[in-house]
Amino acid sequence: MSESRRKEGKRTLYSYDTPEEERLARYVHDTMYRHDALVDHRLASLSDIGEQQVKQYWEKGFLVIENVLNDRSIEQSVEALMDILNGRSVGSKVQWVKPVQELTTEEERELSARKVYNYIDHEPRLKAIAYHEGILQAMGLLLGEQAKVVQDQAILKPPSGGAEKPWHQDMAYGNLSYDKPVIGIWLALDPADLDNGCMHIVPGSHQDGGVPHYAVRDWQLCDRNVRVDRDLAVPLKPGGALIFSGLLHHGTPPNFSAKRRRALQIHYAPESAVKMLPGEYKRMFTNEMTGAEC
Ligand SMILES: O=C(O)CCC(=O)C(=O)O
Repeated sequence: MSESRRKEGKRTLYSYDTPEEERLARYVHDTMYRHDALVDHRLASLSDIGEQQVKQYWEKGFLVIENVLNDRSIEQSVEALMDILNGRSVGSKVQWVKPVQELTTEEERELSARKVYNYIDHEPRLKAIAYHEGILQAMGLLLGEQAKVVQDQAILKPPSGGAEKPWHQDMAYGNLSYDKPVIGIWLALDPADLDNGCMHIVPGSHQDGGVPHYAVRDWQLCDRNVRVDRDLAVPLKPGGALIFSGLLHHGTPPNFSAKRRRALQIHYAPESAVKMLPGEYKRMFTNEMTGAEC
C-alpha cells in the first residue's frame, strides 16, 4: 500500500492495495450479486423447526432463523476470536491476509484476519456454540440421524475492503466432501447487511447436485454459471443464523462499508457419513470428466 494511502487515515488502512484490485472488487459486487431481493421467510427460533420446516429445507436448501445465539454467547464468541487473534488463546488456526509480523496493534490483527478455524479443540467458548444443544437437535432433525461436527470456522469480513467469498458449494471443498448430505450453519456475530457482505443464496440450487468448481478468484463456481437473477440476500441480526445445504450455491460480496461483518460457520454431517472417494469427488465437483472450461 502506498504511503499516501496509508496517510489518508484509518478508514483506508485496510483497503485495496491497488486501484485495479478495488475496481475488480466493485465490479464483482455490482454484477455478481443482487442487492434488491431478500429472503422473505424466517423462523423465530430453532424450536420452530418441525416436519413442515424439514420438508421446506429439503425443497429450498435453507432455513433462516432469527434468534439462535443470545447476547452473552455473541459477546463470548467475539471475545474468544479476539483472544485467538491476539495470542491469548492458542492452538486455533488463523488465515491472515497480511504478513503477521507486520501487524503491531490488536486492531490491525483483527482487521487483517480473514478466517479463524479448527478452534473447537482449543477454545471452549466456541466449542460451546458448535455443540449448542438446539443446533445439534435441529441438525439431527434435518439429517434424520445424529449429527457430527465436521468443520468449524469463523469468517471475518473487515470494513473497507473485506474480500468477496465467490459463489460456491461447501461440499466442493475437500474437507466437506462426504458421501452423505452436509449442512452448514452460518451465525452472524455482527449485523450482517446488504452493505457489509451478508450471505447470498440461490434457493433450490442444491437440487442440481454437485457442479464443477474452478480456481478463479477462489475455488468457486464459474461466474457465468451463477444464477444471479435468482440470488436472494440474507441479512441477519447478530445471533441470527442461516442453515443451508452443503450443495446450495452461495457467496458473499466484498464489504465496502465502515462496518465489521464477523460470523461463525459450523458444518455437520450424519454420524454415519464417510469421506467421498476421490473419483466421485472429481465427477461431482471438477471438470475432469467433461473438460468444460470456465
Ligand atoms: O462468511 C463468508 O463471507 C462466506 C462464508 C462461506 O460461504 C464459506 O466460507 O464457505
